[in-house]
Amino acid sequence: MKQFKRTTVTSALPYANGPVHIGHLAGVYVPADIYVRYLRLKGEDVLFIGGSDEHGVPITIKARKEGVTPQDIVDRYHNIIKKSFEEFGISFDVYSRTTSAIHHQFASDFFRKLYDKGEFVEKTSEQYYDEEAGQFLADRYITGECPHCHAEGAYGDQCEKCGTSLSPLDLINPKSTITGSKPVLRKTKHWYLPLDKHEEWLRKWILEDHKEWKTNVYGQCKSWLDMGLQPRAVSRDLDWGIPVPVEGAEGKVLYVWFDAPIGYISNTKELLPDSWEKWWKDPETRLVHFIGKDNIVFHCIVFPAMLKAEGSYILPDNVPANEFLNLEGDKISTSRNWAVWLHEYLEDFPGKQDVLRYVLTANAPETKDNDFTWKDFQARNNNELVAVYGNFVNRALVLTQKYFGGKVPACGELTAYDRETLREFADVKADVERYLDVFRFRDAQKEAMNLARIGNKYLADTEPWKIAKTDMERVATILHLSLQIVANLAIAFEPFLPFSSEKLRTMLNMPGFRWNDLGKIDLLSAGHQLGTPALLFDKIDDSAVEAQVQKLLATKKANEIRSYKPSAVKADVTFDDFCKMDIRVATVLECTKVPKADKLLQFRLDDGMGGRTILSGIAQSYPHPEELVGMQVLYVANFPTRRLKGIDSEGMILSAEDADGRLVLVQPSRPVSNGVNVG
Ligand code: B3M
Ligand code: ZN
Repeated sequence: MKQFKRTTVTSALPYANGPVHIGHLAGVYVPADIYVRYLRLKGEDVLFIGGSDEHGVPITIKARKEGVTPQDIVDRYHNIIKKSFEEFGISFDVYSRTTSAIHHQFASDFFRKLYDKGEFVEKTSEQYYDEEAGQFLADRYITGECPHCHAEGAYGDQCEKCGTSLSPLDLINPKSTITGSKPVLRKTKHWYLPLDKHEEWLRKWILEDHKEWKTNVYGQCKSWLDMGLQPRAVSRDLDWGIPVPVEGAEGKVLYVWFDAPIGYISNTKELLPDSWEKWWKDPETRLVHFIGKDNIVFHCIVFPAMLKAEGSYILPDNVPANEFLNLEGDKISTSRNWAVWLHEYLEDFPGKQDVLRYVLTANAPETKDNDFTWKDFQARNNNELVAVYGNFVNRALVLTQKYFGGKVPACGELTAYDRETLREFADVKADVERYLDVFRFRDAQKEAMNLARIGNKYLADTEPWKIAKTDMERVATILHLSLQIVANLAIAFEPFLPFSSEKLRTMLNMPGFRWNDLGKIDLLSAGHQLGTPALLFDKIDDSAVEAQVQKLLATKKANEIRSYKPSAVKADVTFDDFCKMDIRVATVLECTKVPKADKLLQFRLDDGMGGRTILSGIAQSYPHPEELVGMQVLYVANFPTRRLKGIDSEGMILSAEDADGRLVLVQPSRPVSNGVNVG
């Protein structure tokens, strides 16, 4: 394997049009952070680049909906996102944004260089234009009937009903979402990156030289390449973004996927104005992109083609993309609010960043989509972090406190069992590294936890608390060895659980960690004074996870109501038809459940005409019918009498059916005389 001098690690720039959720963390930021922390602990030269992606159409749509500017939107979410990352210990060296002046200049220059080198092709095509708004329409700004399933409201790029990818020209009866008017086709010029011209070297570079890439990444690249690459437009007709720096390109901006990856470079330049180039241009630098699976083509094909076209940059050495994380069996969705938002998690579980980091890594969607459930979250916390790791550490520290005043006791003679335990843990460094080096973070974390299991078992088997009265020398040896394992754990877990490792470092009173110390059994010398022991983790009880499950159920319910589509309007009636209905007002005198009928309520009404009885099938919506007494209702008086359950029902009471199926009685907005007509 090629030796590198330094590593540039990037993680996808999240769109600043919403906060970040557990899917972002699990798919991109926790793995990237684990990797970077690991390299730093090894003493390697590494730079971790992040930032917000602040251009693109969805941001303009959100701004328009809220009646604010796109800048307002990105300012709001950039800050929320940045704070969430800080709170979860994602240890960026720089977290900037693509609306920064440095980035605008940098991306603009980058485009211009490719333009001057003749790396683009210009093409004029017909695109939809809104004459009322006086602008071209991005795909998302056009809706119409889907040509496949004929659903209304399909977008210019996709029908959300049947999932088909569309082009705006496919839509039947297209409409502009800005003015509602019918768009017209107009000619417009754009610049394209001719990926077809790059196909040959891309094929060799990926399919032959990077067989070691994760199979999901390699497979997706192969299928793109096998389909044959097409030129890609790198400009758009839009008023939000970086202006195309070419004469005659007024009103056009760089396509968001052109400028966003350049953000990795401009953010590096922002951090290191004088030395950024070695992180991007020196062949002895290793470039690694952490992303989600929907970004693979941009990072493995488009961005490398841009870098190659520019000519002075290195290409990524690896792109360890993850699949998606689902939540309780459903796809995470911002628009349906089906997510665990990081800022909300921290309100509900303050100080428990590491628990989430642990669970997300244990369940990371490394090779296939995976599911996050609150039950599993609780189980992993209680059965692994608390019962194994926390329990072992706590016992070792508390016993040392109790028997040796918190000073590391001296090691006496080792038994065969001690030696066996030491042999078992001697390989921990190699075991964890083997997986970290190939981006298998779940397995790496499992190996770290295995070390805690070894320690926990060692204490449980040797039971020092039982021999404290008789053999203090043996107790000293057991605790001496246990404390070495504890110190090893603090190091091994640092990339995964940085907050807990820091806590543990203070409790152990260690100056700092070095990865190369892992596996050593002389990390704490006899006589070393430890700090005060405290619990590393605590139990999460049923009520806490139940509350989260209830929150999600409430979201589900709200979504069902929101997605409720009122039934189609019925065929026309004449005024005469309407007048045939004798609708009147009455007051409820009595209301009771009809025995042996789940759904029926029996109403006795004061109808102003001597009273009448009506049965109505709304019992399930009104579990306390007596509460309806005194209320005024509307009923159809000339509905023929029907006999139900042996009772004559003389009319029909009006109710509305809500989206969730609940029936709601309709009543006059002010009291009126019983018997009056409605119409
Ligand atoms: N903002 C897409 C995304 O969040 C995009 C990543 C850009 S990385 C240069 O899926
Ligand atoms: Zn459709």
